[in-house]
Amino acid sequence: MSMQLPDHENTFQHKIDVEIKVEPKDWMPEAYRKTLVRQISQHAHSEIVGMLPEGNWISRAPSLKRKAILIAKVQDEAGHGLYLYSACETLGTTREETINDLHSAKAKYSSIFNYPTLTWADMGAVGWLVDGAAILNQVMLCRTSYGPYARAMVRICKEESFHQRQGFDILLTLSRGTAVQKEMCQDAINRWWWPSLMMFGPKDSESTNTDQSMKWKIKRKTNDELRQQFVDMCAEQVRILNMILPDKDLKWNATTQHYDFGEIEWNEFWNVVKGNGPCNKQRLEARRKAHEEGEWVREAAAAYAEKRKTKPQTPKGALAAA
Ligand code: BYC
Repeated sequence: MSMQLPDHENTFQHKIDVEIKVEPKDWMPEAYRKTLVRQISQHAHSEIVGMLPEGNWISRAPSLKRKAILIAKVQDEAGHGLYLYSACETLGTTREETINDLHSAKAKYSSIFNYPTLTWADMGAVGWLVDGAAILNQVMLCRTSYGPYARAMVRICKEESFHQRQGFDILLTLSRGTAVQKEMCQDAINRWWWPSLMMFGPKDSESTNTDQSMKWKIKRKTNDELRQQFVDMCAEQVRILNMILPDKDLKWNATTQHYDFGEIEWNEFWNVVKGNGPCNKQRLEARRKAHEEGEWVREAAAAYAEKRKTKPQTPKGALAAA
């Protein structure tokens, strides 16, 4: 049975079908707006919470160069969070609401950031696998139908590819090192492989949002399509490291022209999503604490902005003329 859509919904869907971007002031179905707020805010929270497991290694990076690179990477994640919170605000939400939803555990963030980073090799595995998974997902989102989200993604993807390479470089160095370093490298890959596959979300058959999000072109590829692309990519790259992916069922399938892979522990995934992963409590506590301790910074910034409103500004070009 085909359902008749009201005229403005037809016009909206037509716009999506002919690849015209939806902009903040355009009419949009309430459910489209809500889906975007849910996804973009979850994405923003992931960037900010994602700073925690890596920030944990800044003071322990093995050299000044590695420390500088890691600081730059963690700073980039903060920037990504800001672009995304701003994109979310164009949909009529406030920053305060969005952040409160994270702190009250109402909003989700990526399951991956609830796992601990135990050794320096984890910085490599996070960069290679977690950022690698994030890029595949985000390259697709550069073509998402909502203009502000798509534009934020273009810039994020450029930075993200640097992140992935820095991770791979850490693992490559370890993989060419001593026996202990090689062992650290394999151990980190073993621990991060399966949680990285979970980042793409539940199987398509279990995914509640995919069908509608594909129709609206918010998503351009399904969870399973992206996951398969990721497995195919990593199964090749891991050879350069002389390491293995911890999956006995991983093998090339000449018929499908893809790698087959083993069954994901979906119970573990849902358990982490529901708040019971190894680090969920710790992550939320760290975010709440940072928010409380940053109160004075927000107050000072607001007072400064207020003061600038009343104070006469230096005329434009005054500096150039001087
Ligand atoms: N973790 O219907 P589905 C990064 C939820 S990378 C937690 O398939 P959808 C970074 C989902 O929200 C990570 N929850 O959902 C990298 C839904 O529940 P609700 C962030 C998950 O939205 C390195 C339910 O499960 N990237 O930021 O169509 C360093 C059913 O799922 C997860 C993004 O957020 C998960 N892994 O598809 C620093 C990308 N997966 O909300 C930072 C943008 C699913 O209905 N997001 N759920 O209660 C997306 O592309 C999509 O939201 C997803 C899920 C592919 C993740």
